[in-house]
Amino acid sequence: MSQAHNDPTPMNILLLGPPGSGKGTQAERLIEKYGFTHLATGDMLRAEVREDTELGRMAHEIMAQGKLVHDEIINQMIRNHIARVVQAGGRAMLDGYPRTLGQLEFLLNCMSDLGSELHAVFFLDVSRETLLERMLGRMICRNCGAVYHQRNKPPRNDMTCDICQGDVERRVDDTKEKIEQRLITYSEQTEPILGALESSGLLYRIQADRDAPEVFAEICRELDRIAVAGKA
Ligand code: B4P
Repeated sequence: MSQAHNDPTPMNILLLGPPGSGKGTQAERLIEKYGFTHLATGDMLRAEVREDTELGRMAHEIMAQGKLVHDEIINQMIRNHIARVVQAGGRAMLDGYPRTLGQLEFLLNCMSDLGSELHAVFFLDVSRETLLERMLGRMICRNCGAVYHQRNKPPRNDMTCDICQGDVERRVDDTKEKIEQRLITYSEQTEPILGALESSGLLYRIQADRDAPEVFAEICRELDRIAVAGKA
């Protein structure tokens, strides 16, 4: 049984995975099917950079080095977004957050303070070789953040976004050297989250080396099963 797009049952999920594992790609599809509100810290930071805010200037340097923006700043940035969605009875989908054990702890406390909880965590498991291929070919819309790939999913009209006609470009942190650094950062700081969630019963490991529609179908199967089992 599929959840209807306008089903009001609360459901809060996380998309976890190494850089380039396809979190943003799956997020776009899940929003359409389940009506999630997309809370992507990477997109929020890139918007700050575009608007040249104080936070954007600071974040730009850190992101360009393949490192993580400090927990305190990220937690503060996302807290109000989460509260707004949960208090309105919506469905939150966190993408790229949490990325450290400190952020995980903050999130769990935040959810509990709001009288809510997490219903599922989807870990997108992808080999290193595929991650490199995906990030080296990735392109994004400068305006709306839609994600493309030069081989797997090119924009229909040259470097113009299919959705908003904005300019499509490479990300500054998608060079070979920066990707290597981001993968190190991921294994040191983000991977421990998997261990912390192992016994929670919330963690779903998704083999995400496959085509995007196959990955999406598996996440949907699990989400529908969770809804039927009444966990959400
Ligand atoms: P993010 O914006 O979160 O980006 P990401 O992890 O690199 O990519 P994602 O997994 O979403 O992959 P995508 O769908 O694009 O982070 C950027 C930076 O922001 C971080 O390095 C950090 O500095 C900072 N930051 C963000 N959150 C933070 C936090 N919580 N704390 C501190 N700092 C934070 O897919 C990649 C490519 O593969 C695309 O081209 C796509 O088209 C293609 N693709 C995807 N799925 C595919 C599939 N199944 N088959 C074939 N191609 C596929």
